[in-house]
Amino acid sequence: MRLRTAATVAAALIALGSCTGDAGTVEVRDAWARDTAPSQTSAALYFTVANPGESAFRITTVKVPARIARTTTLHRSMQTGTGEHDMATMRPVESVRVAAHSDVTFAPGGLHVMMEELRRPLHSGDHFTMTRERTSGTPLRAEVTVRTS
Ligand SMILES: [Cu+2]
Repeated sequence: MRLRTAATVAAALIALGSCTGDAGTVEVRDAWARDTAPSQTSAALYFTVANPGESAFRITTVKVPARIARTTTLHRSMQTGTGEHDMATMRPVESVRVAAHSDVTFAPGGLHVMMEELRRPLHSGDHFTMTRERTSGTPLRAEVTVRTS
């Protein structure tokens, strides 16, 4: 019997609200998700959005294919409380603004896309394609890699 590792190929859609056409220069980089335990029902998706353009835009929605996860939400992790009662909590955010000539990084401890009701565990080495969508112009694709940290 042969053991085989199947790579997951899927598409995630990130919709960006944009005021002008120059969002065409926007780039999504270093997209990754952490691998999950079999019992885990949610996972976070991280990436960097680079906006070299002259105008700000907002990241409004993110979609992943039904075979990866059922829902996605933009989340921000934050520390609440003080000292021994420090707790990390997550709150949904409606949209994320990316200023002109700026990068916004979705990373552990901060902004992330929460993929909920996972259809199957994510394994290190899996990858899928993420597509940023905007109102006009060509969608931009970025590969999401699943890794341990
Ligand atoms: Cu979250």
